[in-house]
Amino acid sequence: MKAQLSVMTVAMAGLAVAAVVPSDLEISRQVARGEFLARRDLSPTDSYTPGLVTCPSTSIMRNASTISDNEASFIAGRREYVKPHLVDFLDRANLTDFNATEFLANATIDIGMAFSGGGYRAMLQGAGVLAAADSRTPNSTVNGGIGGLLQSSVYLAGLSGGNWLLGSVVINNFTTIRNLQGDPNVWDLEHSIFNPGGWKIWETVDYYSTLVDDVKGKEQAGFDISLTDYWGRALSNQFFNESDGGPELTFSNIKDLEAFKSYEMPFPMVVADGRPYNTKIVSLNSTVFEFNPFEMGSWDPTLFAMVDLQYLGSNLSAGVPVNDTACYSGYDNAGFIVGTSSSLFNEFLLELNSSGVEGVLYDAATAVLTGISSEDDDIAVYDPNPFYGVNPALSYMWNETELTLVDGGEDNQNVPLYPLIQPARNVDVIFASDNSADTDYNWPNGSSLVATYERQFVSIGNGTVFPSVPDTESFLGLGLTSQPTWFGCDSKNLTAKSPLIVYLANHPYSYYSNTSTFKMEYEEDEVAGMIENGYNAATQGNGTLNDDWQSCLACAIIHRETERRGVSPSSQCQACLDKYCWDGSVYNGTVTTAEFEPTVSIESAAAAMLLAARASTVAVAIGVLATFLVM
Ligand SMILES: *[C@@H]1O[C@H](CO)[C@@H](O)[C@H](O)[C@H]1NC(C)=O
Ligand SMILES: *[C@@H]1O[C@H](CO)[C@@H](O)[C@H](O)[C@H]1NC(C)=O
Ligand SMILES: *[C@@H]1O[C@H](CO)[C@@H](O)[C@H](O)[C@H]1NC(C)=O
Ligand SMILES: *[C@@H]1O[C@H](CO)[C@@H](O)[C@H](O)[C@H]1NC(C)=O
Ligand SMILES: *[C@@H]1O[C@H](CO)[C@@H](O)[C@H](O)[C@H]1NC(C)=O
Ligand SMILES: *[C@@H]1O[C@H](CO)[C@@H](O)[C@H](O)[C@H]1NC(C)=O
Ligand SMILES: *[C@@H]1O[C@H](CO)[C@@H](O)[C@H](O)[C@H]1NC(C)=O
Ligand SMILES: *[C@@H]1O[C@H](CO)[C@@H](O)[C@H](O)[C@H]1NC(C)=O
Ligand SMILES: *[C@@H]1O[C@H](CO)[C@@H](O)[C@H](O)[C@H]1NC(C)=O
Ligand SMILES: *[C@@H]1O[C@H](CO)[C@@H](O)[C@H](O)[C@H]1NC(C)=O
Ligand SMILES: *[C@@H]1O[C@H](CO)[C@@H](O)[C@H](O)[C@H]1NC(C)=O
Ligand SMILES: CC(=O)N[C@H]1CO[C@H](CO)[C@@H](O)[C@@H]1O
Repeated sequence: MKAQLSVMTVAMAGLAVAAVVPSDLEISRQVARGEFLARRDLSPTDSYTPGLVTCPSTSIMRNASTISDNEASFIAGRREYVKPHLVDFLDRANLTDFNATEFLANATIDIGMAFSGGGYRAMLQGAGVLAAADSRTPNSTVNGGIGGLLQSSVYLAGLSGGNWLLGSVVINNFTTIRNLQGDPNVWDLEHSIFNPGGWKIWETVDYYSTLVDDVKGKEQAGFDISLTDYWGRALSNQFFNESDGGPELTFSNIKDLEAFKSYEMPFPMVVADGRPYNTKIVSLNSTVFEFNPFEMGSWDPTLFAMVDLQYLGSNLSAGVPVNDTACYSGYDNAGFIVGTSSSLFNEFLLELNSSGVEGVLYDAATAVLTGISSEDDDIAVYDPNPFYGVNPALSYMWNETELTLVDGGEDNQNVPLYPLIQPARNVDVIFASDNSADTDYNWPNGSSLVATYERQFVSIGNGTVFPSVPDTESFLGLGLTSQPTWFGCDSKNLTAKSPLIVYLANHPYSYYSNTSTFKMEYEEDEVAGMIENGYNAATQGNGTLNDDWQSCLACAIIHRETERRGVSPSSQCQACLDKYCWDGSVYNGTVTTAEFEPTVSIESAAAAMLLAARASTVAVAIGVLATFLVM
């Protein structure tokens, strides 16, 4: 029954598009693909397989007492880039009795942005937020917009679905959301990542055999592989505008991009969790890992070490190469790292039976999976373990020959705040986009912040400080997810320096953006609705919901520096603090996560949407019918 209907959908889709031939634009795009590659310093084998290189004379590993020299020098350059953009942002906010040029003359304000996990929902919501913050988005700097916040930020952190967003933007040379949304070579979400050829079934078969070949090369070179290798290759095809998803493209190649070298992009960071085989993790005992263009490792006391990302794959013992002339490079494949952060989705590759994939395609896809154990299938295997023998007394993980990492959200810290609250980074304010699915209807309830808050009180917190937040019932009951909420507004109420958190939860501003984390296909209008909702969240409906939002965001940005100077906030900024800061109260009633069903805030937009939806209903009726039948 199911099989027949699926075939029917494919056939119907085929009828509709059979006449389409590649346009000139499409062909020129295909020719242009790979353009970035020619300019980069890539994997030594020019493929997915890591290759032998001579070990560097400098040390490959260091302890995590500070940020790296490379990061420090990037941050210095980025701050120079940020300054005029931040002045511009603050000037546009029209703060009373405030001269941004003067205020910033002797001050440095470091802003971080964090994008949570949550599959494509998180990617698309986050994309709307990022587009709103990006001054390159048309009209983002007028009409109450917050364009320029991205250009004013020093750090950019992503996890799982949030990292699909970050990876898409960063790896494609810091492109814009507009470009990603409009480019058929990337973000083609109408076709599932498991069936990218759509009705052109042979394209999908070809796709699977390319995945198999890429990964086979790595395995034959002697590296243990895991499902994440295939998952990462699949993600690369969807997110990176390179032929075959750029199998030779590494995460450390980011540092060779023009947009990185010119400090045009913030410093990107990716979060994953350590999880030994057959164990469970919670935020209170997971070793959290970060990847950045220079390094990967953990600030946690269980490791407290960072390894040079470029030499991942090398055989190291206590941080020293076992054979000086036999280091490896090219292991830190960009898709592999994006896949590590989102390894939760590995399971999808194992659920082909229920994914509607059949016949020759099913055979090709299952060929990918033979030989992979289904236990611990969310694990990304890093072989050899770069931290082997680093400090075996601290954890048996450093006695293992393989390092095993999982999706960064598996310890419930689904907003990647970890790299941003490290004292070594000294961030002043974090703009946190939370698109988690905590409630029954896939809305966030602040549990990610609660997890990060609690972690500071156990030894693994290692000196990190995070502001007080209420329990999750209060997040819902007090409406802290229905409008932007700030945490840690009063430094005097904190035990040590900690950033101010500007928390922005997923909420139906103009669109019901609570799609399932595991929804793997989005129509064009769904993509547009999700992105617009994120944009409306970040701008509060271009100021229509809260006309003080733009100036209040400026107040949040300068707040820590104002406190450092020991002066009182202006009356305008004080009003913002009174309005947006969580005041320490908790909710006395009960809200169960099953009951929590917010309604759209921007009625006019919702009404317009409904009308548009009605208008298109007729046109797509047949397609919709087919979709329902196969569900
Ligand atoms: C700032 O002032 C300019 C010029 O008076 C005005 O056009 C703009 O709307 C104001 N912006 C805000 C956020 O109040
Ligand atoms: C802000 O201060 C700078 C530097 O002192 C000065 O050149 C500029 O004219 C001031 N801007 C305004 C609007 O007063
Ligand atoms: C910046 O610092 C210098 C040296 O401490 C001082 O002379 C100057 O007045 C300060 N500028 C502002 C705008 O505070
Ligand atoms: C920008 O805003 C102007 C004026 O509201 C409008 O005419 C124009 O179409 C907008 N541009 C884009 C790309 O949205
Ligand atoms: C990458 O971005 C930079 C900065 O926007 C630009 O100068 C450069 O030409 C871009 N490179 C490619 C290959 O598009
Ligand atoms: C972490 O804590 C959980 C719950 O207490 C426990 O089941 C698990 O084994 C612990 N994991 C590790 C790696 O210690
Ligand atoms: C070190 O690696 C090189 C290059 O692969 C190899 O020729 C050499 O035999 C190795 N040395 C040892 C001691 O294993
Ligand atoms: C790791 O191995 C070393 C050497 O065999 C041993 O002394 C140490 O106790 C082990 N550490 C853990 C945490 O099991
Ligand atoms: C705000 O502006 C964006 C981009 O111009 C637009 O897509 C969105 O619909 C606007 N929101 C409202 C509530 O007008
Ligand atoms: C201030 O700190 C206390 C003690 O940590 C905490 O209970 C309270 O919620 C904090 N208030 C705010 C507004 O963060
Ligand atoms: C909760 O109850 C306490 C004590 O009865 C009261 O002081 C507080 O105002 C109540 N808070 C809310 C948000 O209702
Ligand atoms: C601030 C702080 O407590 N840092 C500690 C983190 O863990 C390492 C390794 O145990 C210690 O050396 C640091 O002092």
